[in-house]
Order: sequence, then C-alpha cells, then structure tokens
Amino acid sequence: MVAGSGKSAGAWGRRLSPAWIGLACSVIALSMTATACADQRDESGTGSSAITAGSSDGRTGQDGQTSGRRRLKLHRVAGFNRPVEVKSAPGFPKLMFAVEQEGRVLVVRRGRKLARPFLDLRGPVQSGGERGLLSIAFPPDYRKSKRFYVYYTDSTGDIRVDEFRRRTAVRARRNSGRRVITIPHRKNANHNGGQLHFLGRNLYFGTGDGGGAGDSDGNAQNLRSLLGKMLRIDPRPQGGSPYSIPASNPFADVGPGRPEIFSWGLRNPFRWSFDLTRPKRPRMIIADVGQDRFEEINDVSVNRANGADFGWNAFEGFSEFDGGGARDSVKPELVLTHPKACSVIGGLVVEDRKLPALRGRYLFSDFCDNRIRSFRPGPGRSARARSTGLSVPQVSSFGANRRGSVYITSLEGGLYRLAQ
Ligand SMILES: [Ca+2]
Repeated sequence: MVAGSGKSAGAWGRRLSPAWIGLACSVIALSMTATACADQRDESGTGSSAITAGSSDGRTGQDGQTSGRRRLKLHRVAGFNRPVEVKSAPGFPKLMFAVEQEGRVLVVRRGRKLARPFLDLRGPVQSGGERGLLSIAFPPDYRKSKRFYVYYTDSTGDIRVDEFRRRTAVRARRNSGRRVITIPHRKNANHNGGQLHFLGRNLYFGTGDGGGAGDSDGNAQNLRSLLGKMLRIDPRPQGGSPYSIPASNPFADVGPGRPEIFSWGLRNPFRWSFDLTRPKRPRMIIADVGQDRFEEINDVSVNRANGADFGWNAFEGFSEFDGGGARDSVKPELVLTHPKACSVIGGLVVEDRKLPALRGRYLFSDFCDNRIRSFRPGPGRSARARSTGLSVPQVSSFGANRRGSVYITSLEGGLYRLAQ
C-alpha cells in the first residue's frame, strides 16, 4: 500500500494507528486463552458512535450487550501467513481452505493445519498492500469436476481469475491452471475487490473501482468498465470462450454495459457473501469500503442486485459524493462512520445452531475498529448493529464450514473458530 496516505490508498490494508493499537485486543491474548478479550469500548459505553442505523436521517444506533446466556468465545485453530479468506468445499465437510495473501492455499483437516499447501501460487501472484491472492471458490460439482477458481493480482497488477483442478482432496494440480478472465488494473495498487462465490453454476465476484481516491477515472458508474462492479459469469469454457455469460445478466444480449456486469456502483467490495438462509430467496450482502466518511453494508435480494447501481461514486453511504441526484441506487442497510471505522470487513449470516446468540444475524467487522458485530438482515428492516463483545485485530475475513461453524481470519496470522 501507499504508506501514510490513509483512506485513499489503504482500503483494508491501512497501517496501524497508535490509537488503534491501544484499543485492540492482542492476538497473543487470544491465542493463550479460550475466552477472547472483551471489547473495552463497549464496556465504557462509548462504542455506539461508530454505527449509524440504516436510515437516511443518520440517527445513531446502539450497541447491545453480548447476547445469550453463554458467552461467545474465539478458539484459535491455526496460524498462517497473512490469511485473507477461509472457505469450505462441497463434498469435503472435514476440510477448510485458508488463503494466504502471498499466494498459498493451505488445508485445515479436522482442526489441524496440514504442512503441505493445497496450492502454491507465490510465483504468479503479486502480493503486498491490498494485492495478493485474495479468494478461492469451489463450484457445487467440485467433488466430481475437481475444478476450482482463484482470484489474484498478477505481476502487472491486473486482476486474474484462474481455474485449477485438484489432484487429491488435499492437493491441487499446480500445472492445471487455465486463465478465465483478466481485468486491467495497473494504474493503482489499491481497490482490487477480491472475493469469489458460487451460486449454482455461476461465479460472482466483486471488483474495486481501480484505486486511487474518489474513483477519479469514473469506473464504478462506467458500464464499459469491469471495475467497481459485481460480475457474474459461468466460468466453464464454452465454444472457444474461456467462460460464458448467464442469459439473465442485465447486459447479456443488448444494452450499454459489458455482459459480465451484474451490478455496478461499488468502490471496493473486498468482502461480501450470499445469505442462503432462505434458499429460494437468496440475498447478497456486500460490504463496500468507503472513501473518507462512511463504510457501508448493502443487503439486497439477488434479484434486486441484478442490474442494480450501488451508488458509488455519486454517493458515499447516504451522502452525495460526486453528483448524487435522484438516481434509483441501492441505499446501504448499515453505515459505519469514520474515523472509528476505516475499512468495513464483510462477514456472513450465521446458520450454526450451536451459536444461538448469533443465529440468523449477519456478522461483520471493520479493519480499524476490529470489533466483531452483528445485525439481523433482511428486507424491510432498519439494521441495528450490536457487539458480540469480541475483537480480532487486523480482521480480514469470515467463513463457515459445511455445518455452519463460523471462522474468522486475522492478517496477524490467526484463524479463529467462533463458539458459544
Ligand atoms: Ca453505495
């Protein structure tokens, strides 16, 4: 990242500020005890000012107390080198895959990290700041097809999605790589987006606006650019093409936009997820890192997201940024205000029955604030975030295994499992 330039250069890779270090719960404490440290700011009653409820009048929400009779805890599972994602794979319920920013994917089997990496892409991946290997995704037919996908920045800074195949359950074929899509991204090192998820056979991924600050190139609202977008493709080769376009994409056949575009108006959707609580009505919850004032979390049905404008850079949060206007853009469900928040880290909706305090709630955090918080998502709700009482320094992502157990990664190295 570009040092010392704060928000404009460091969406989620911002350097530690002294104030932040003072407030953070140390990773050593987390690793030595079964119970994570409580968040001091919640106890002091000053923790609510960073959250604004999801309404345009900007009223301030309240952080609640830790919910449930049994306390939530974080168990340290394993350590990695700057983990940025943790994923599970269909058909392999005992495995978790941890993505290291530098370019490796490692396997955790029944709670134990395996020494040999699943995949090592440290050669082609350019890592550092916000760049690196940022995501992995396994399609529903992974067990049979053996195909999976990775999202990374290459030696030029361009964004790449490549396909690989597994050799065994715990080892990929390094030489099976196939380029699916390359998205030019050489101008700035920041805002690379970076998370892949499958819904059915289609692969969705969010890209950043091209970096710098303020989207000075106007990419997010430019329907001829693949930057600042949620994209959707079927990543299997078809008719000589490395991927195909789902017929229901908004610009699949005609229109002003590139056919890969699913949604636009995003700044840097570094972490986002599907909410499959109601499988017939899937939702997308997109945490979009903000500029200098507001972090935002958007919660819409997949149907609504198809062809939707999430506002940037006309709006930052609810506030006009460049132009504003009466456009029909999606407004955030929840906004976090600076300076306490700096880079929202999107999480997931908890489905684990063993986490009754959080079941049905959306977990998230912020890279500077680093408290783990939640709200109840869904249509027609005004989101009210409350604290879990837990903090993870340099929090980088949330993931779940096939049974719904929730995991959290820290750039400091820790992979934690949430328990109650
Ligand atoms: Ca927005």
